[in-house]
Amino acid sequence: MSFNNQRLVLHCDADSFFAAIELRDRPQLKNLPVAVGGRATDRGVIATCNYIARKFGVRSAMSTAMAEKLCPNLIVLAPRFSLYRQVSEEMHGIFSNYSRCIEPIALDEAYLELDSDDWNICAEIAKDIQRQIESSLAITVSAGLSRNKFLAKLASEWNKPAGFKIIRDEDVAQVMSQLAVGKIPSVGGKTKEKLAKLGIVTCRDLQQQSLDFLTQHFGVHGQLLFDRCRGRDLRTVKNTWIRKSISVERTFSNDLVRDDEISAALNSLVGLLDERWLRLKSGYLAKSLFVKIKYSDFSLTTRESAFSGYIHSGEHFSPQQQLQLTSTAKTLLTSALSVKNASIRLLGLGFSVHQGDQKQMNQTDLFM
Ligand code: TTP
Ligand code: MG
Repeated sequence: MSFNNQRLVLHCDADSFFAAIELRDRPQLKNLPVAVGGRATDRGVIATCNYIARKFGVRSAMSTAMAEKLCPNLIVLAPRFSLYRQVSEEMHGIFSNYSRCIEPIALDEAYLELDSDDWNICAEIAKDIQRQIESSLAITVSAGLSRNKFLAKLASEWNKPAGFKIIRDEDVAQVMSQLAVGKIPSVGGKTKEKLAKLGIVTCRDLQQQSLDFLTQHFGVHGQLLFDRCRGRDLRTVKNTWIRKSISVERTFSNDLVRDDEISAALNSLVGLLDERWLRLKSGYLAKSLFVKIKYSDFSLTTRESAFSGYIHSGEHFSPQQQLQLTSTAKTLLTSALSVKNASIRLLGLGFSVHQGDQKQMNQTDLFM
């Protein structure tokens, strides 16, 4: 088989996303069937549920009334969409530390084109992303690594939750031959039924059909069926993720309590931010500095301070900027800790950015 894409594609999808976020705040519910959704009395529907509830047959988009029939002990929690959006932003921020080409598909899902065609290096990147997300967001993601988007998504779904699978070039023929046609994303109930009537149930069955035959029965969709059943997908990862911030963060193995530890952690974050800012391609302008504090109870606080000018990416901070940033960060941190002074699990520091044009780039620098 020949492959057009040289780079490898990673697909990441968080596990029972809304429910996982709710459960991290309620660890006592971890071993119980839990869903997020509307109330049965309001004709609500299930947005998602944990894997325990799935064993009872509970599924997304099912009416809550039906879900409670299938699983009488189901705990249904009301959704908190703004929290999910915030965790999603954080998750995509973590992706952006590993790839410059990211196509977000949903709040909890994205394709990443990796900068290497070395399977082992890419596998390490994938595992690192999984670890990073688990340690800083306390949710898990499943990841799939392969040659194209279709196969990468197939791989990430393979052994959810917290799964990781690689489909290498040499595995494709075997994986595809055993796959049910319904695993091809565009094959819904109707197409599946029509295929079954033609005696086509697996991708191996589909591979026996000519392109002419498939086009005759399925129109333009025929070409897609012809390609996918062989594991082919020429769609590229479209870099549609818009960077709104760049940040660095540290999750501490022991929560921080003392002022001197907090101050030392902040100083080291300024150094890390400098490195990230240098590595980021030029063309980004920092509009403001923010600090992020995650307390040991996972509650999150941020404080932000706008700049009067701009600093631009692709360069080290000047010594003067370094001092100013450290001092601003300390002020922001003190302000946050004056409201809630509890032990700190994670500290983050970053810039809100926008992509600048040359005119803005020539404006006076922030601290000059
Ligand atoms: P999914 O990734 O489809 O589901 P999930 O993350 O809950 O579970 P999985 O482990 O299978 O990936 O969707 C992400 C979130 O989108 C999900 O947590 C809730 C929301 N959602 C709905 O609100 N309604 C829906 O019908 C679906 C499918 C998802
Ligand atoms: Mg998901």
